[in-house]
Amino acid sequence: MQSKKIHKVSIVMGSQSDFKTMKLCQKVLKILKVKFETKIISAHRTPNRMYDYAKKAEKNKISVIIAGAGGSAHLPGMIAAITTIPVIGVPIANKKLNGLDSLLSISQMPKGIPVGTVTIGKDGAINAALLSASIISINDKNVRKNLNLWRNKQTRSVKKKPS
Ligand code: RP5
Repeated sequence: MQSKKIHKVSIVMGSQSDFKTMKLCQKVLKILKVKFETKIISAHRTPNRMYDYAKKAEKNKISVIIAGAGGSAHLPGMIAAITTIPVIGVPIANKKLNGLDSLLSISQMPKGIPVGTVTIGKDGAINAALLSASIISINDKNVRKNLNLWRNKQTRSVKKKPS
């Protein structure tokens, strides 16, 4: 079923230091012509901001949330606890444990509150954006078309022989 709704992805991250990873989400969504917003929200340092954001997400017409967090990485799970909008978590690589801590934290949600988890770092940020576009493409044929163009371009870029 197609709807006339303009779908928006919300990209959030725990710290300014996450932006070097999370800006890849913006890059992909721009290519796919998906509308997005970007915010810094920390589950620990700005808990009231996080609560307000998640509570108002539906009213603010957000279709998918991408949440990047490093270290103990509670942001994606806490947002998912407050809203039923799909949340994709991006584990950010930090200097101490290279993001393995965040990957385990984000993926180990208790049953009942799901967070879709992608791989650590920039590859994860790219895949989170692609996955958010796939979700939106269920109801948006322009985004589906752009996703297919992106896939076809990727396929064409793979050489048949190594050089
Ligand atoms: C997490 O703590 C953030 O998502 C970030 O990855 C990490 C470190 O934050 P900064 O100390 O660099 O601000 O909440």
